[in-house]
Amino acid sequence: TPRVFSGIKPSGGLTLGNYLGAIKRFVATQGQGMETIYCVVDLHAITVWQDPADLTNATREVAAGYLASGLDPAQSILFNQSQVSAHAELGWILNCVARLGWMNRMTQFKEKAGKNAEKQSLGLYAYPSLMAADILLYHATHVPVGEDQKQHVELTRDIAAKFNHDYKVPEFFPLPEPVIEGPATRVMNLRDGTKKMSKSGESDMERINMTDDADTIAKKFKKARTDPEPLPETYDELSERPEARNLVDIFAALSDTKPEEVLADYAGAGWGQFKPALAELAVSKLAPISVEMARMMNDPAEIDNILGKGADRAMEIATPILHRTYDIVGMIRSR
Ligand code: AQP
Repeated sequence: TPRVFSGIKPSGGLTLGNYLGAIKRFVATQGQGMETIYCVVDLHAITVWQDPADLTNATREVAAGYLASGLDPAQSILFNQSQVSAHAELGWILNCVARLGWMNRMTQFKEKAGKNAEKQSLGLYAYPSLMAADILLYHATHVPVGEDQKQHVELTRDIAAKFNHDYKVPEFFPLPEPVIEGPATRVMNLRDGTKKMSKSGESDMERINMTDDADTIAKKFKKARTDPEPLPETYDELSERPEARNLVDIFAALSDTKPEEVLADYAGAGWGQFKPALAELAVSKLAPISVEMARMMNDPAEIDNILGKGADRAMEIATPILHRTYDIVGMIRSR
């Protein structure tokens, strides 16, 4: 059976980008005859500094976001990465397979490091090979991600192919497919339509957080940067209007329609009409989730319990694959 793996970093509060680009699509894959494994990738989060108490809290918040959005621990394996040590172990082996030249081409490192590459952690640079381990450890076949992670899934394929080739085990690691679909695979920053919406962006006004209340959501959309033109009739006419296109894409993703259909309803409308409608739609979708997240965050022991049980199930799949990997590499396993 096809096996789906994906994850989210607990590096801050969840954004609408994480919801539309990842969580909503994770929920849609559940119960479709595939095995689904969703991780809170805490080892990835510490590639940039995380205050320990904030990390703990953000880990629970991502888990609560999964659960409140409809991921069901009876149908999907939900856990945090550091509880399954096989991720770090396979990550090391894959560090020895991945080439420096491949890592040097990763645009996310360049974007995150900016002009300050020398000051970044070694972990941030090696991030993509740990991500390859996350996926390959389960022999996952499908990886639902946002557009920004496509290059890392392609690198995962290269690492898998090189391992299979070097160790002469052509079928060992399946080459996973990135699954990038829907109108919101790249939700943009509300203040700059050329940058993606991120948890760790400088200003809170750039993003919608999944836990924002109705007034905050309305205010952020109201202040979102746009242009003076009304909404056009065709989607093509938005190609040079990144901020406008972003809001139309968000509307489409939230309402499970296509951007073209949104324009069919709103062509000719001004932002004074569209933005309040968008805010109302976002609140209607996010409010029930954030209420449930807040309820769960009051019972951290329950979240931790779910993550622990998920980690046990993840280990059942991961441990034999890790052990076979050690055998292939030639490491002695004598106990
Ligand atoms: N703006 C986005 N639009 C669509 N999808 C997005 N994702 C993130 N931002 C957007 C998708 O969410 C999943 C989890 O991402 P992540 O937390 O592992 O890392 P990220 O992509 O680096 O997310 P952030 O929010 O930008 O975090 P920070 O600021 O801490 O780096 C992935 O599938 C991602 O594609």
